[in-house]
Amino acid sequence: MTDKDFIPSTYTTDKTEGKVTYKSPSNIALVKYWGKKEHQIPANPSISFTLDICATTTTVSYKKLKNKASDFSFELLFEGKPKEDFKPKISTFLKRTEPYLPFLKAYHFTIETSNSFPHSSGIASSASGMSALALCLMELERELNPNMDSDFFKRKASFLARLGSGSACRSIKGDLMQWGAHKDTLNSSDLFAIKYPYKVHPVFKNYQDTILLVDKGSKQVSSSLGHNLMHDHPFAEQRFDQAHKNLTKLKRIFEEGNLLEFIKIVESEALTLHAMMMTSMPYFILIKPNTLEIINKIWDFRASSNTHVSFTLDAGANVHVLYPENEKEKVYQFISNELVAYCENGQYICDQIGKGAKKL
Ligand code: 2P0
Repeated sequence: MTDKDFIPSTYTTDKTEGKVTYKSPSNIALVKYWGKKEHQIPANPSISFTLDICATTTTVSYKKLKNKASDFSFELLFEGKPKEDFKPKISTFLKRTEPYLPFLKAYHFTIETSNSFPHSSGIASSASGMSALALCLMELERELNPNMDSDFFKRKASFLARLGSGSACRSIKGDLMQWGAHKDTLNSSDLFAIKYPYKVHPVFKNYQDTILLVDKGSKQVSSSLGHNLMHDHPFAEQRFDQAHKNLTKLKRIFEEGNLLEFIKIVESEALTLHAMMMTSMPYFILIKPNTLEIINKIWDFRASSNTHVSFTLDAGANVHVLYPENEKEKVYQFISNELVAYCENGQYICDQIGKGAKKL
C-alpha cells in the first residue's frame, strides 16, 4: 500500500452534524521507535504491548459549516476546560491529515478529551490522545462513506494516528502491535501498525505492566527533539539494525514463550533507548537516580525469586515493571514492599496488556 490508498475518491452521503466518542489506550514499546524520517516514517520497526487502563477518552462533535473555511475550525477542551497549549499539536495533525480527510475544513469541531491517568504523571498522552482523535475523525469519514470495510477503517485510523504521533499508530488495536517495515513480518508497513501476525505463547496473555511514577514533572527534552537527534547520531545505523534483528529474534521467543530471552531483549531495548539519548549531540539524561535504584532491585529480586519480572522504560524516568499474570501475587508483593518507596508520592498504576481502542 502507499499513502495514496488513503485518499478518498468520493463520498456517497452527507452529514451535517453529529458526535462520536472513542476511548483509546496508551502502549509500551518492547522494541523502541527512536528516530524518524520525513512524514513520520520510522527509522526502524517497533513492537508494543497495547495497554488497558492508561487511556484517553475523546469526544468529537462536528457541525458542517455553511461554506468551507480557509483554516481549520475547532475548539479543544481538556478535562472540561479550554486548553490552548494543546492546540498547535492538533493543528499540525489536521494539516498533515487533510490530504486524506478532505472534509476537515468543511466542519467546525469541538474536541473534548480526558485521560484516565493523573495529569502530569510523566505518562505520555500523545499515543492514546492522537489515536482517539484519529478514530473519531475516521468515524465521521465512515458516515460519509458507509460502505467502508472495517479492516480499512482501522488501518486508516492507524495511518492517521501516525501522522499525529508515531507511537499512536500502535494503539488502535491490541494486544501486540508492530509498526514499520520488517523483512520477517508479513504485511508490516512504515505507514501504519498491524496486529502482530504470528503465534504468541499463552504466557504473554494478560501480561502485567505496573507503571512506577518516578518523576511526574514534564520532560526537559521532548520526544520529537529526541527523534531528531538520531539524525547524524554516531550509533544510528547500528541501532536501527539492532531493532530489526531484535524483532526477528522475538518471533521465536513469542512463539515458544521463552521469558528469559524475552527479558534480555526488552531490557536491552530500554537501556539502548536511553543510551542513544546519552550519546546524541546534544546529549541528555531522562532517567533519575530512583530509576536506577528500581532497576537494580528488579535484577536482585529476579535472581533470588525465580520470577520473570523485568522492566522497560519510555522516554522518561518512569519504570514499566513487566511480569506474567501467573506471577502476579509474588511480584506485586515485591513492588509494594520494595519499589513503591522510589515513586514520587508513592504513586504507581497497575496496568496490563489490552485489546485496543473502543467506541463508546
Ligand atoms: C516508542 N517513544 O516506541 C518510543 C520509545 C518513546 C520511547 O515513540 O514525534 O510521541 O510524536 O512521532 O511517538 C515517543 O515518541 O514521537 C515514542 P512523535 P512519539 O514508543
